[in-house]
Parts: sequence; C-alpha cells; structure tokens
Amino acid sequence: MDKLQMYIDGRYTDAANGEWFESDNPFTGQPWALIAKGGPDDVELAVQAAHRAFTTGPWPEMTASQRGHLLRKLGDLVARDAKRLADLEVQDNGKLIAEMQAQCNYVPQWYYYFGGLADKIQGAVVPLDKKGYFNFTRHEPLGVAALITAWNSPLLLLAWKLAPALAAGCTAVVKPSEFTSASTLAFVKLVEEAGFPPGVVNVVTGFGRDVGNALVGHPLVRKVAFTGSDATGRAINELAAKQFKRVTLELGGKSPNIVFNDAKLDDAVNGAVSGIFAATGQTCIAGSRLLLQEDIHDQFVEKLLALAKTARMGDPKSLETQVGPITTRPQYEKVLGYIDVAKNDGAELLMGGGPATRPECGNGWFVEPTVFSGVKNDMRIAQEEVFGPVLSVIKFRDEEEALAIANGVRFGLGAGVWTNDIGRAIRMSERIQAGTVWVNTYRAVSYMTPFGGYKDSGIGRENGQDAIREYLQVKSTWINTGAPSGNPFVLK
Ligand code: TXE
Repeated sequence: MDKLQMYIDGRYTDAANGEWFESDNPFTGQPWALIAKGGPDDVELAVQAAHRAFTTGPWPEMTASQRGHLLRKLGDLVARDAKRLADLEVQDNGKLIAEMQAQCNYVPQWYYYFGGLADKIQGAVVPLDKKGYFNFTRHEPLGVAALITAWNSPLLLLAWKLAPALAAGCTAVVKPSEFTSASTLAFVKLVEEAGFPPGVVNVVTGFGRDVGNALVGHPLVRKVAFTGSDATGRAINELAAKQFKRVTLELGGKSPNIVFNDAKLDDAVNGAVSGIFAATGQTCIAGSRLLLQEDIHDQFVEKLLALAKTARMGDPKSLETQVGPITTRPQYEKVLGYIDVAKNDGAELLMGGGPATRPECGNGWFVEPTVFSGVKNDMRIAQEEVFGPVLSVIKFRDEEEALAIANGVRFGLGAGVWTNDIGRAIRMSERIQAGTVWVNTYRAVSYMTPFGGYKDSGIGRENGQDAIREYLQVKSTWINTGAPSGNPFVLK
C-alpha cells in the first residue's frame, strides 16, 4: 500500500509517534493507502512552523502583489494536474469521475480570483470629527489559520479556505478529513512547486479528536475555518471562543427545494433530482426537502420518480455512472439508519429504501436513491441532515405555508424556489432564512459570490470578496498633525 506522509515546515515527514492509519476506497470497501497518523506533537511542530513563517523570513516581506502571483501560479499547477487529482479523489472518496474532473478543473479559479484580490485590500482615510489628527485604517492578516476540511469535496473545500487565507497574508495548517487525506497531500506538493516558502502551508493528517482538537486549542492559531458537521462545529466554536479566535464554520443544512404550481415543471424536476441525488446526496446544499404545492404534487412526483429511476449506479471511475457509493462506512450506516427512522415515523416510501445490491455496485457502500412522500416537517427525516440520497417530499397549500415549512428547521444554508411569478420569486428570496437562494435553478456555486449559512448552518462566509475579510483584522492609526498636547487633567 502507498504510504503518504504529512508536510510540515517544507518537509515530508512521518508522524512523530510513527503510526499510520488506512484510507479506504469506497467502491471496493478496501484500504488502498496508509496515511501518517498525526497527533498533538505534530500539530505543535506545524503551528510553530506556520507561526515562524508568518512572523519571519520571506512571507511577511512579500508584497501583496507577490503573494497574488504565487497564488496564480498555484492555480496554474492545479489546472495542469487536474486530471491526476480527480483520479486520486475518486479512488479515495468514491465520487463520480465526471464530477471530480469538473470540480478539479474549477478549483484553480479560487487561486486566480483570490490571487487577484490580494493587492486590492485597501484601508480608508477616515474623515475624523477632531481637528489636528489624521486617521487611517489598514487590514492586517490574523496570523496562523487552522483549515479543517470534510471528506465530500476535499480540494474544493480547501480552496475556499486556503486561497483567501494566503491572499490575506496568513499562514496555514491544514487538516484534511481522516477519510480523504490523499488529495490534500498530493496538492501540497503543488504548493511547494509554486514556490511558497517553507512553513506557509503545512498539512497534518490524522483524526479530529487528536489533530483537530490540538489545532483548534493551540494558542498560536488565531483563525479556524471549518467545514463539517454541526456537532463538531459547535465543539470547535466553544474551544475557539475560549481564546477569542475568529471562526468560519460551514455546517451543512436541510435545504428546501420549493416548487409552485406555476413553475416549469420539467425544469423543476431536473433541479429536484440533481438537488438530492448529485454527489449521492453528500453535499451540504443537498435539496433534501422537496416542497410541492398540493395541486401539482401527484404529477410532479410521478415525473420525479420516472427520472430518478433511470439513474445508473456503479463504478465511480466510469463516465457512464450517475450515482456512486457513499464515501465512508459510518456515513453509509448513518444513511441507512435515517431510512429506518423515516419508515418508523410513518413516511411513505416511494422508491429505494435500503442498500443497493445491484451487481454493478460490487462490495461498495451503495444506498438506493430513496424518495419518501407524506413527510411532515416535524419528522426527524425532515429536521436532521442525512447527507445521502434520501429525499423527503412535503406538501404545501400556499406561499405562507411554504415559508413556514422552509424556515421551520434549525439550518439555513440554501433554498430553491421554482416559479414563473417574479414577484413571488423576490418575496420568497427575501423571507427565506438561508445564505443562498436559487430561483429556477439549484446548486449553482461560484468563487465570486458569498456562500455560508444562516442559523445552525454556520458562521461567516466563504467565496467572493467577503471571504478575504474573514482572515483579516482592521487596525486604526491616529497621527497627531498639530493638535495641542494639553494638561491631561483638564478635559475640553
Ligand atoms: O464530520 P466531522 P464527519 C456532516 C454530515 C455527516 C456528518 C458527519 O451530516 O453525516 O457531518 O461527518 C474534523 N476538533 N457533514 O464525521 O466530524 C474531522 O477530522 C477539530 C457536513 O466526517 O464534522 C474532519 O476533518 N476537528 C459537511 C472534519 O472535522 C475535528 C461535510 C469534519 O468531520 C474534531 C461533511 C474536533 N473535535 C460532513 N472532530 C458539510 N458542511 O458540507 C472532528 N474533526
């Protein structure tokens, strides 16, 4: 089996304790690589290296334009190696090669965009209310950033964090998910090739309770950016708060996809199916609650099932495959558990409802695309994130009821609205509590526009110009240009 080392202070290294753990291929259910099993000692080395690189040596000496140049170079290298990175990702996380190729081809845009933004972060001259003073602001990098990613889209989620962090002038310690470390370890070789100084980007592999926890709690880490579960996000937020660290948390959702009776139904069917079954439902923005206006409910469900049943399952390496395996064994068990919960709570099973045993699925962790109707919004299947190919269909009467259902969950990441009535589209987009609203489309994401959650879906924004501010702090400087220095005990 391949042995994949960590990357600390510009060197590839085993874990300090010499231990390794296995990474599995979700299609075969078998281990294919050994990953260095880091712990607190490795975190200490990596954070110290990142802190040294932040405070001394070439990185803090660089102009913002030079940082931008390095980022654009990194983007070019990712573009050059996109195919290799996509193949590696499919082997490690089981997502479809078609999706991973598209994703790895898109990832360079983050490095180009934030590379371009690096030297456009400007402070202001403040027109003060006091004579004899000059005041200006500048935006300074926070320091060492801990970037903790999940397994569903490792290199994309990393780009969302690393590109703005480096553009801002921070240094980074990256911790990929223990389920999918391989692509990040391949990517970091491109960081080195691009010419980033040692210590600017470090990767420590291992488990959340060892590496993740030690990173978040390290006093030299000033920023934590995280994508993952709300439970882990809460624990990270609590720990980070003790040392007043800035956090960006992206914690998933229970997003409504709302179809009104005046919508173009065939388009909405495509949007509903891709909303939940793309990436085997393993996306934070999965449209896992399909809200249908009552008078189109039956015909819509009929069309939806007809389309969903055509999905070809099988080897994610094949371009023909449309639904792949679940990435991790615990996640596979979690998805099946939720299917049982929905059945027991009285939801009506229309399709799927268990493990996929088709021959083309081999020994992989496959779940049949599953659709429940008759779901009530207070059922667990409508309230909790499943993160798999399981759709809950919920009926509504009118706009008010649709809104109450849409907002009646503790999450608020995304929402889809399908309607031909522009007034309704605008009213709904105003009143839905979510960081992203799509009208007559679903799942579109870009490096140019902010992404993040309302309510329990998270804190802060990734992507777009707002994202770089998450890695900066503002300093205000006062200069006396002639104000008299009087007796301090005589207030004027
Ligand atoms: O998540 P975790 P898991 C959701 C989805 C899924 C569930 C569990 O519902 O079923 O999360 O997935 C690191 N301190 N999402 O177990 O635990 C961990 O090592 C610091 C939503 O994979 O949140 C990994 O690198 N770090 C989601 C990362 O956190 C810790 C994407 C995420 O792991 C840590 C994936 C700790 N105490 C899953 N404990 C989305 N928002 O898109 C763990 N980690």
